[in-house]
Amino acid sequence: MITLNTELPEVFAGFAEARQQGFLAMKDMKERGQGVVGLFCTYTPVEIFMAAGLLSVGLCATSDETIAEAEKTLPSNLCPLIKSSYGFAVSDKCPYMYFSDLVVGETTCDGKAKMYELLGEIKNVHVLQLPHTQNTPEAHTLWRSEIVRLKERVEKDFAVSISDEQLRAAIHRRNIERALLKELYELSVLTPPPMSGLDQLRVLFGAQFKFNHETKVAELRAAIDSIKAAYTAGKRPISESAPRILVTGCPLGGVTEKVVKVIEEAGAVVVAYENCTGAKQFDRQCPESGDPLTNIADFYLQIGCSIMTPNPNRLELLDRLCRQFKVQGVVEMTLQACHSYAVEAHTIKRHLEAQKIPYLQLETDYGTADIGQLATRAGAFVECLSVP
Ligand code: BJ8
Repeated sequence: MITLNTELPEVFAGFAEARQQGFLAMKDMKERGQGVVGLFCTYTPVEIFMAAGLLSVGLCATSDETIAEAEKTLPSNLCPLIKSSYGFAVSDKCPYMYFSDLVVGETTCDGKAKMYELLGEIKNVHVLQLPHTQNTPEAHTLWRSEIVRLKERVEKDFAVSISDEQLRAAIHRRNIERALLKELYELSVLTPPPMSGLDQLRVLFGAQFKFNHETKVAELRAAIDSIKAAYTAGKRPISESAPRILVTGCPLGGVTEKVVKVIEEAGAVVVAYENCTGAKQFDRQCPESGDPLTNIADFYLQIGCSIMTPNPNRLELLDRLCRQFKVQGVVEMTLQACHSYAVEAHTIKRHLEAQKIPYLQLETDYGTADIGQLATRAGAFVECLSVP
């Protein structure tokens, strides 16, 4: 039974440690015959796996531990997320990769798409052919056929059959999770927000490693209620004068928490994440009535990632979040050699500056050598926002 806990550090710690704790939970479930699918991207429709009774887990690595190993095969001037994820696979150091019976990749950026070819030599890999535009009939047709192809691959590899009814039930369950994560991050519309951006990030990131739907829902509900109760009781962990920052760009987690830390150590607070760790994943609900495969295809295709061209949905979400969270400045985190986000950074900067919203781009990798430089740049940015 989950009880209300207004000691917020304990509430957040349960999510901060979720990735580590999930290793053992998954090992237990595997030993009992549970099928597991690993994935890399927000475009991957997890409802297919849920409907088939499978567990799914994110495989994007978040540390530089295996980059040297990866660079024996991959070029060094490649995005660290790709190198690190591949490095964990070839060195067999990621338990989630090890437990994955099927790994689902997708043709988002070129680096990932080509890495999956190499990954396919050591793992059972299926690659979704994602169109790079969203609003043509051809793109919808292609993407729906790719969702069908994935369903058929899952049915074949795991010897199951997936009904429309199971898909609708899976959409419903995933929508509940999305709604709860959105409710949680929307608590930070309050002034001052009831949690730091680092704590918010740890819940958003950690929730993906809670594998039991009912337990995850109960824990998220308890976390939301605990944060609200603490606020009502007068707890104010964040200063009212802290400048309110939205973070956009590449996905965050693990070592890249350093970006949030330098922003918050400079005296600001991160109130919202527009990226795949946050609102890009949880902002919308997948329609539950009608043909489930079409609903899933149409829902996922509208994700506003920089690999889409044009990419209007990112600007729409960004604008809405800036208004809703009363954002005073936007920080974009781009990973080194991520060309789509690096090029789109110019569009984002121009778009925000037209609305007089200050913008800072921080490029980083999975190392820690640049923390001083990041802190200097974040500090100068926050100082400008603090000037009345
Ligand atoms: S939907 S953001 S999870 S692709 S791996 S694009 S950082 S060069 S992660 Fe992503 Fe899906 Fe888009 Fe979201 Fe750049 Fe690196 Fe590529 Fe990356």
